[in-house]
Amino acid sequence: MHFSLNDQAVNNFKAHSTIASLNGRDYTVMRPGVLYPGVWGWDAAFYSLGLTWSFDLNRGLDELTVSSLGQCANGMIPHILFYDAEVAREQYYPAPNVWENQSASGLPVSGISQPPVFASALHKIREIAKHKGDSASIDENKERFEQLFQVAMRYHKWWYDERDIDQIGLVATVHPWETGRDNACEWHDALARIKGTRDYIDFPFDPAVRKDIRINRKGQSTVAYRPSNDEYKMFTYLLMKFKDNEYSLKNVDGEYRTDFPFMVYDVTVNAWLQASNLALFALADHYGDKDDKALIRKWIRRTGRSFNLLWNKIDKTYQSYDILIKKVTGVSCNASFMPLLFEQKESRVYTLMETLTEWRSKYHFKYMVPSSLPSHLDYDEDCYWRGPVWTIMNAVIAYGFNASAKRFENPDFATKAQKLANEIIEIIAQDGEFYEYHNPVTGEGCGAPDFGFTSVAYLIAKDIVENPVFGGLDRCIRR
Ligand code: 2M8
Repeated sequence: MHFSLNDQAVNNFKAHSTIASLNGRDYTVMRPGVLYPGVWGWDAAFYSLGLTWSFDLNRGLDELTVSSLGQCANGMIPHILFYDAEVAREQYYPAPNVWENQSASGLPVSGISQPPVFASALHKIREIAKHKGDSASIDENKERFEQLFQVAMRYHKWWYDERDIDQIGLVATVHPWETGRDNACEWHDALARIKGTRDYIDFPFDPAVRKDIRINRKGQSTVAYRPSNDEYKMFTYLLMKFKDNEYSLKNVDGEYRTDFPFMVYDVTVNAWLQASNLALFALADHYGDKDDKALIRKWIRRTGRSFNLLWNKIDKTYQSYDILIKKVTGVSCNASFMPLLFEQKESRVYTLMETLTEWRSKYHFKYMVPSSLPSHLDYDEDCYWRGPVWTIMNAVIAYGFNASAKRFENPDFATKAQKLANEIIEIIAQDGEFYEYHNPVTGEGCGAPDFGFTSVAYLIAKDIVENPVFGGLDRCIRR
């Protein structure tokens, strides 16, 4: 079973590879799935892992290079780089004609970002190449690594300059799309406040502009799987509001605006920022200098000190923080476990592990980790980020437990990582296809088939299963 799924994952990468002409050169890039004609920020970063595993380091570096072409003059790596504006206009909403934004080199891009996985991916593909015994490629690509390292430095500077609005090391997110978890239940209260305003009620939106509702391979309409028209009105409203301020959280005097209607410290964005800070620190040994290291160290300290603000001790998980009402959202989900990537307290890793166990027995999920809990009024086991399992998130959580196992020399965490990784393989094997997300109760695949994220999730799971942290769990030693 492993072998055939592995072949399918590789085939998915091939099937979704397309040639993009950018700045007078042809690049091979991955398209996330049928619905998405562009390069998405965190998708591309994850693909670079899958491509390095399945092909070689060059292919992984290419994917990050393409993503870096979307970098804007201010340093932001956009959530979408459109490599063909016309195709995007036919197949996707909102296309470049709505965003009207450009990268530093003039390519059409969106005006917001996504979880900063970029530097973590750059570090990881180097590790994968090393693991594959391909040190020669690492040496040959020194210049590319140096360039991409600087891209990542500029990107992190942008987060801290543009979005660290309280100067505490946590960065604000201004659009649900920026969190990567578009219609997550976590945004319910913040968006409900906006829905009551006259400005929003009067905002015109015609749902006919949407291109994402289709008939899928199973002959079903995807309407139940995708965000609703009301949500698309909200997505568009927030896009336009931000565009009105030239996609900046600062006013003309360079001061942070405090009146933007949606501002959260998203747990996914901030967890990846910190994980990527740590990756940058490691990469700086090879590709940076002492000034880079000093700056990264400052970021790590600042973000690390404030992360506790996102901990909800009653729910025993991390949650996003609603900046406008100065509270955590009170909503737990799969993103609640992202900080495992760098968690410094062993007791907290245990607590997170227990929380997962409690959820499984309380809600009778066949598969963990749901993107929302049934206790939330918006929970919907088939709908996008409102309940389904996203195997890519599970893969990150499994990585987080593996990293914690290593950090604390704790075999319990390694066992948990194995369990989650095996479940990723199982859930994909259930219908033998790489669906975008899965129903947590039945395990049924939903959304786009042959999905890129899911193919990477499979390879991460396989990596964890084949290379357990302690090189064989039975041999690991308790402290
Ligand atoms: C989904 O989001 C896009 C908007 O960015 C969409 O639905 O059109 C999300 O799952 C997001 O996390 C992902 O990066 C993107 C492309 O796979 O699709």
